[in-house]
Amino acid sequence: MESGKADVLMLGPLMPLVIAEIEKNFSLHRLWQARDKDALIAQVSPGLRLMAAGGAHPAVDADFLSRFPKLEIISSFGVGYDHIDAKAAAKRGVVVTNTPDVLNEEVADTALGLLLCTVRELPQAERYLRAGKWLERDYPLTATLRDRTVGIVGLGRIGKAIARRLDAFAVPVVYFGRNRQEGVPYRYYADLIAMARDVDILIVVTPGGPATRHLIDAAVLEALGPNGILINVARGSVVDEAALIHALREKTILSAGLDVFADEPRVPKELIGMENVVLLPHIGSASVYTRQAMGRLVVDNLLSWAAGKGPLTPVPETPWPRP
Ligand code: 8YV
Repeated sequence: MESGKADVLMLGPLMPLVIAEIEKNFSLHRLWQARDKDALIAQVSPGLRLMAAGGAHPAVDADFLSRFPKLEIISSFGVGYDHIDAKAAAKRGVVVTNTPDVLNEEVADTALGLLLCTVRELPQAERYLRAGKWLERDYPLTATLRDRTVGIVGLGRIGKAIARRLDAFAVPVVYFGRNRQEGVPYRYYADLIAMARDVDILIVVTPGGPATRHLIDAAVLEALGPNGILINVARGSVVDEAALIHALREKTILSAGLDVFADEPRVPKELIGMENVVLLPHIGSASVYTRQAMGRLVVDNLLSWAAGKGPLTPVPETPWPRP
């Protein structure tokens, strides 16, 4: 601890705003920059209460957590926290916070943009113009959003923001999730294959982690059918990427729009080589405005905790308020 400020161990590189604000209020230790990470952990762990996570760093699992006996809170950047074993943290009484809500509208905007790009081939048409091909002939006619139904996989806060946009587009929405939700005007499917059979677009916006790993597999893609379009703004782990590549290659589905991948930032060359897919570098929430709001929340959770006021946005697994 330096000059009476509490220590914060930051695991991966967070945005400059977060680093600056944490440095202002705490004594910051940057694990990802340490030449000897074990030595830094050994140095700070005996009294460490506060941690900041998110960005690129190894998974925070039970083993890692056991090295920090006094840890109280992990403030994580992003609404998704599949890089942290929140149940293992809960068992140790460690609170985990994420950055929900402040990114809902941004990710929904991106999802709709990606959907339109994929259905109407907007990036391909743009490339066509730039290549001078319009001078030779018009761009071929494309698929349409008209006459389609969208199945949302995971109707959480972001899923609902996507559904609201689709309402304005006059595109019918149905959803799949663990539970039927009260007061939701969309048809519920308890069976994902049944929903995939009934719709021609799936928008995946469910949390990542072991519970949803490869939820979208060969059988779901087959049920989606040859007119089918898969949009994924959730986590790459939710889709069986090999099955998706196979389905696209064999034209079992029509196309895909992907913002997330199994092994980011590495994207399979098979996907990069395909013309009928739209690929984005995980930019769902990546505007200056929204990333600042997310960053602010990472800092505010730590400040609130350090001031004895508890966490602002604890994840559901977290024991808060304390039982
Ligand atoms: C971030 C995200 O890109 O919020 C999330 O879950 O996927 C994104 O906003 C990611 O968390 C960066 O680490």
